[in-house]
Amino acid sequence: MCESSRDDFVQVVPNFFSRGPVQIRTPFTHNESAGTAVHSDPQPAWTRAEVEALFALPFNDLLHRAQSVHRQRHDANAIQLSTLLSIKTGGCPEDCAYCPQAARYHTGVENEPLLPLEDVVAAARAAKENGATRFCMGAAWRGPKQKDLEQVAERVKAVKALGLETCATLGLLREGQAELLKAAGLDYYNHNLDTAPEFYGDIITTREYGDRLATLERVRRAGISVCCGGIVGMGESRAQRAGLIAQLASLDPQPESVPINDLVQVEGTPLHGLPRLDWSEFVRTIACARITMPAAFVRLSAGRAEMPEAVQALCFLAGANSIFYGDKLLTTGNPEAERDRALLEKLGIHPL
Ligand code: SAM
Ligand code: DTB
Ligand code: SF4
Repeated sequence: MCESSRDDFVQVVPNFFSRGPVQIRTPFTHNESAGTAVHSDPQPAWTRAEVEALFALPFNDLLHRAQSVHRQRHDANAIQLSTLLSIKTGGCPEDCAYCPQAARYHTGVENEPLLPLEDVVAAARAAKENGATRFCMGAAWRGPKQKDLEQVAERVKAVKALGLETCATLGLLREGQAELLKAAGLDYYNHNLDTAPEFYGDIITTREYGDRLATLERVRRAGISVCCGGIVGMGESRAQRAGLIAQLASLDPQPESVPINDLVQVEGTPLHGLPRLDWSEFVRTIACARITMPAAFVRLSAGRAEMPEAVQALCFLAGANSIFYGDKLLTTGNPEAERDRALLEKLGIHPL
């Protein structure tokens, strides 16, 4: 992408987190020897053009470079395990075109009110016994009302008391809400940018990109770690995948955790029936996330149920070092825990 269109992009979407206009440092060239030149700036802001250049590398060069970056900051044979639980399911007023929980699509997901505290604690205890270190509670809300938030805070406190890291994904937060979650012991808040700014309107119309950035800023200011990523395979172009990664990488500070989801196509949602993203493009996206956000935990997130083990292994080689672990995501399937344990053992990867 040329410089002038990058400027347009910056004007359209103010980046609330970047330290001013993004600068192109050490231009990255296609014939650079893989793995030799890793940006030395501890927290570079990546331009979309630079990320596009990464995407365009020969696959082996890209993976070598990602693996080299990965090894500078992480144990290459270790992986973090997070277990998800939907604590409030379905009936959501938003129109996210990928989501089986949006009330307006007929997907067969049954609406359920907030799960009782005991059920949440039982699920968290089971997750811990199975080897997860983080427990993530998801709710199908546009955002929590004050009463909802107080009830979630109770659940966060109880999960934290089990010795697990806590994460919540509840939608948009208003002023003061993140502080309440922090006080309850919330370690991470998941709120995704989902896609590139200029594709976002094709996917969601009921809330804006800027609303998401504002929630992320509130989370950050409250001292909660940020879990922020997106979804690929929604019909976006490679340039738009690069745009998503550049946007994530220019959050300042960068997110501690970056979930990369491969769209789970659910019948009844507008995105059902799209051509599947080629596996190599998914692996490239993971590699670009790793290179541009070296300190982050990059999570190979939704989409693993239909992903061959060999592709998952390539994602780990590309720098993914976290997965959702447990038989279910929120409403859709995930590989069985036993199968995941066998895969990790086969690869000599140990859980963190
Ligand atoms: N309602 C809250 C919100 O939207 O922020 C929290 C829950 S929402 C289900 C959390 C994230 O799950 C979404 O931002 C999206 O990135 C991801 N997600 C939802 N449906 C998905 C699907 N079918 N495939 C892949 N990722 C999905
Ligand atoms: C994230 O990035 N992916 C997770 C989690 N954060 C909340 C959700 C995936 C949901 C997949 C569809 C479903 O199971 O409903
Ligand atoms: Fe609602 Fe979240 Fe699904 Fe969007 S992604 S429809 S906000 S539950």
